[in-house]
Amino acid sequence: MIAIGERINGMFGDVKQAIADKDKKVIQDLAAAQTDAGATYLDVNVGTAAADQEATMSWLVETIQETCRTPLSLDSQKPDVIAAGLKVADTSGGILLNSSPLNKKSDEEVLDRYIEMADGAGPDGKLITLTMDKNGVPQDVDTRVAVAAEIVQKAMEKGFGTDRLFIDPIILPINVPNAQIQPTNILDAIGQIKYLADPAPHITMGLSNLSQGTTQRSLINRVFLSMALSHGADSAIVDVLDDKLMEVLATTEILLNKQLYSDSYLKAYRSG
Ligand code: THG
Repeated sequence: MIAIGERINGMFGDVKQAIADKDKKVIQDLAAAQTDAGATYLDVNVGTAAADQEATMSWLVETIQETCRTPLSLDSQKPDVIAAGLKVADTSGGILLNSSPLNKKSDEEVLDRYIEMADGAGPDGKLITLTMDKNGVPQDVDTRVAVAAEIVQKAMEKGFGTDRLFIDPIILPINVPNAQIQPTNILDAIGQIKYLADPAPHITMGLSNLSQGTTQRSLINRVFLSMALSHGADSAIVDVLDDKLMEVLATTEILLNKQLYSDSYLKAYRSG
């Protein structure tokens, strides 16, 4: 699985404070810890508190790259913030641009800009697009799949290989009234989205969204991670520092025959 480490996000109190104080060590330590824990990419999200989101994105990217070579996932729904990160990012080991919708009321062509930026970042420039459009986040399976089909079509029209595209069916918190149908909707959508193109688009999601505000965060996250992988997801934005979650990931990969079983598979996984 392509694990995208979620921790460098201004939504977290320690990161928000580090951004305010320009405290590089907090950010660099999180980059190192997530790399050691097996992150394929490090998500970089300035959060909502930063006054100047573009400057904050550049600072985070430069700060991480001073001490860490793990490829980054630049995460913002504002293309200008992505562009600011991309300007200073080392894309030689690959880069992921994260969180474009299909379109927005204020910007019908927003996905075009994300695709152009991802394509311009070199052959390993990849893109996560949300199944979200100007009407918002779909609540049912069919609309999620229909939006995903439009995303795939747009990528094909622009000559952007579908193997460079990640589609995110958007997980919402389980504790919201009437939202308990959503995890099964997501699983059904994953099962259909992977057949929209050949090569199949990758499928990812912000796993921790699911358990926000609940009392069993890790447990809920790790059970659903296993379910999503078994339905065809091959990536997620996760808390890679959660050892139990990473053990479930490694075990699910064995059970799905994606990794070879040995008695020491957990040890082997932990040592990378
Ligand atoms: N899809 C895509 N990208 C995403 C998301 C998504 N990026 C952001 C987010 N969603 C995924 N990352 C997180 C990061 C943190 C949390 C949830 C998702 C989280 N944070 C604690 C909270 O809100 O309770 C912060 C609390 C603290 O300060 O400790 O849960 O869906 N493509």
